[in-house]
Amino acid sequence: MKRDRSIQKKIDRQKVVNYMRANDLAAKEREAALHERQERRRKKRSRQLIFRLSMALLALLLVIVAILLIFPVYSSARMEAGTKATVKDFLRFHFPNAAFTKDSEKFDPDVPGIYQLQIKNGLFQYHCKLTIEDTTPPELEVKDLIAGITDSYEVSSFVESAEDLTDVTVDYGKAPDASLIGEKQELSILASDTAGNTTEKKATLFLLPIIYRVNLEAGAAAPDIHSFVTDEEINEEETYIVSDLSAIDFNTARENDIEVMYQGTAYPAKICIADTQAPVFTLSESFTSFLGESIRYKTHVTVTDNSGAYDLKIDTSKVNPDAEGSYPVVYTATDESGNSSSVEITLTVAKKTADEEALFSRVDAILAEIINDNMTQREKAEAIFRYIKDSFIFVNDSDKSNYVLAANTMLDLGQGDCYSYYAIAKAMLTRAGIKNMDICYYNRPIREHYWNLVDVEDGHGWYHYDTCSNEYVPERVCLWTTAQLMEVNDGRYSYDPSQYPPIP
Ligand SMILES: [Ca+2]
Ligand SMILES: [Ca+2]
Repeated sequence: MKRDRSIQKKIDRQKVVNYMRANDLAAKEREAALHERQERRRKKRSRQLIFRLSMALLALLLVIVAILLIFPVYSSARMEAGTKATVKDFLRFHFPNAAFTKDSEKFDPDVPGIYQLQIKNGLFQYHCKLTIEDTTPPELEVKDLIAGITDSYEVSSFVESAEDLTDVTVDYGKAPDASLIGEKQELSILASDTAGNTTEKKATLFLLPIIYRVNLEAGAAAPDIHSFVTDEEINEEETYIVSDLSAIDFNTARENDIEVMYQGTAYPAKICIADTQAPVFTLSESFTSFLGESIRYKTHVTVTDNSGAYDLKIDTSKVNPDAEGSYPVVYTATDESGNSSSVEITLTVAKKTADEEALFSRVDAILAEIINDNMTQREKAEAIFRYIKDSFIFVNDSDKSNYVLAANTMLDLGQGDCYSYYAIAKAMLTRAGIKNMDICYYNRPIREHYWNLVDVEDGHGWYHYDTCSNEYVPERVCLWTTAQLMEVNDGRYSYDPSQYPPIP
């Protein structure tokens, strides 16, 4: 019986344990289920939050896009004057087809003001108020001024530059005192734009008791002290030019700084040389040149200028040196100060001719003017000599292939060398019926010289006759004896006597 109760107790304890275990398991399962439910709810709430935030963001973006689409243009804009602006500067977005309409007020970016603008973009038109304002003061550069006793000056004399997008007015901040002569005074200069912005700069004025600037034309003589003072009488010990004026080039346009003593005090002064006179053509003659020869453009003009220096340009663009004809040639001389003058001459390009008949008819026409039948042979030879001396100029060049060609060329060009002079003399003497002969000293390349022998039938026989005109033949060798000729012979007349008949 006792054992049965013990067994029964064991069984009961086991039941209690089992029951407790079963109860514990159920509790854990319930807890797990609860946790799972809570997790599901938390995840759901997160998803809902993300969804709502996304929706809100999307809505915000839609609103922004809508605003930009409906209002793509700034309703008002401000711009500093001088800023370049196009329709793009008034758009929130880049719209390639946006443009100002005809209703827009025209605006100049340099002119301050308020402008009503209309901008069209697609089907829509927008309004924008543009304010152009000037808040930038003018840029002002001033200079110090020295003024002589006869100079006038005003506020603009002190201004090197005054720049602003709008009009600038310049005025004194502190005005000069005209009674302060001989000492420097400080002024202030004000520059104001139309918007009222101002800039102030200091400048110095030095009023002199003398004439500060003496103006001269290039080539003028040096001035003396009286050019710098207004006093009629001066004490030359106290008032004089200090600087050495011989160091100044009075031909060149330039401002030269000098120093002048006036009543014992030294002052600065200037000698201002200007060149206002254009170069002058003292010779400009039409001339002939022959096919195949180089054209001597420069020998037919001479130019002078008061400055002593000039540049000569020759326009030969209308000349065809390979075709006979007459062509204009323009010479333009320009001095260093830019004064210039021009002349036009005619260049004749001709074929060189050795036509003797043509030469004789040309020579006959000249002789008809200078000799007549009442003249003696000597008088005729002298008339021909004078004509040749007066009519041709010497250049160190000629074609010496034959005298006819040389004489024709001399008549065409008006110039030639000793061979040309000999040739024209030969043609004229011959056509005048005067007996003549060629003579030369020939020792190339050292020296050669050509002249004529003439017999005027006065019983003397041959005379020397040299019409050539240049610095080496300064004499008038007209019907000279050999003794006369040898007195001036420096070598050019050293002919070989054995080649010629006796020349008394
Ligand atoms: Ca301004
Ligand atoms: Ca000049």
